[in-house]
Amino acid sequence: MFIHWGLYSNPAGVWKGARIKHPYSEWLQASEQIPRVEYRELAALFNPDKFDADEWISEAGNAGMKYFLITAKHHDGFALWPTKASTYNVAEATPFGRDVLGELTDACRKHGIKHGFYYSHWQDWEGTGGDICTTHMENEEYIHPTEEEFQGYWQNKCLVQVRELIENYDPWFFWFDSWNEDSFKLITPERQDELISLIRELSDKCLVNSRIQFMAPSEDIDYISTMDNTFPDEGFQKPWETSGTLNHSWAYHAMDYEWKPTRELIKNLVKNASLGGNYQLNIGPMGDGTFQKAAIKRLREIGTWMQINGESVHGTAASPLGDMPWGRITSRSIDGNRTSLYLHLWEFTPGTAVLVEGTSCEVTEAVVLETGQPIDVEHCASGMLIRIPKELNGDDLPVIRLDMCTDQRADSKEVTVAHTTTDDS
Ligand code: FHN
Repeated sequence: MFIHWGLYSNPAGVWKGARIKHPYSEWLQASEQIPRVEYRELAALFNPDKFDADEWISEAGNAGMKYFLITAKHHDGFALWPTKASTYNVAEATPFGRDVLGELTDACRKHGIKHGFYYSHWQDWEGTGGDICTTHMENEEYIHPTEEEFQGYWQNKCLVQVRELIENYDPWFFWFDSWNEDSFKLITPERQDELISLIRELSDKCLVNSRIQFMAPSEDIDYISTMDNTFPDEGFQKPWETSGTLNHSWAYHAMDYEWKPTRELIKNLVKNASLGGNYQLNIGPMGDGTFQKAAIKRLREIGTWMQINGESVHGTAASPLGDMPWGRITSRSIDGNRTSLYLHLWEFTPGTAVLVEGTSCEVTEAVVLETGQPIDVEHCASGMLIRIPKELNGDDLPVIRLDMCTDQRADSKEVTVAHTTTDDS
């Protein structure tokens, strides 16, 4: 689960009665070129009396999610924890006055979910020397900082806060955010090294994502974050994920009705799993601290599917056989000699057969995960024909598990595609 939450969650994409120009509500300050002093007044409105860390993390766990990421600091520069680097933080500048990150970290530990922090290291609009995107510089308050100003921000805010986040909350990972040429100038190889070295010095477990410098990430990053909502056709050598939205905006936007159907969200998850990757799904909680009904509905529908089919995703590896015209495959090694293939059936006609092309292994068991219904498998010249029972319902996105001997030919292909099974997250 990915969370975008901050001062912008109260205005929720509407400013002075009109929809803001930028489609993402968290871009409010830059979109409307709001003077800094005026934007800071939003801190006085941040009082999410219904915020319950346990509820958020329970929703994540029930949806089958294994790791949790929140905007510790987004581009506006406001911190969701009591940082010593600036008074612009939830404990000192808002009536709420609680340590949001501390409460969420505790809840994650309680529920066995790994927590990490989104930290906007390149853009910071507080006015202490962080950068702003070229596309949002009409107001004279918002100009690129000089190198010296940026270095001041880097030393006195960015590095100090990253250190604090590790020392206070011991996160499993950092999710830094950059995506274009502006960041290329300021997040130099030296600054990347400095930030990564600091993290390595303070933690022996904390992972770093590739968007520390999207255009030229250091060799030393641990995992790849693709561009937003982008689902690749091939895997990567390093562990990887796609972060994606439930509707359009990342943070809560009261006028964003573009909700993706649950079926599409589950297919995105499976698509990535079939290539060895993860899916990090974003929620934008409202200003009062609760999730929108439309978000809860989708999380719970995903959870229902995961309760039945979670074993076909968690801890699996990429398909050794590639995409199939009828759906996707994920795999799990049972032991050196046996493999489970999970057939995710997206397009099929009940009562007919689908072809699993490219393997001829002996199948010891074939069942529908939801019902345990046995499946007939026939070998043919190009692979295996899987007889689809007439009772199977396509709307359920059903999964069939085939237990079989490990196909050496398929296995050798497997090592050429990204193959990421370190643990069950
Ligand atoms: O500008 C941000 C955006 O607000 C959001 O945080 C996303 C999440 O990946 N990252 C940037 C755009 O790519």
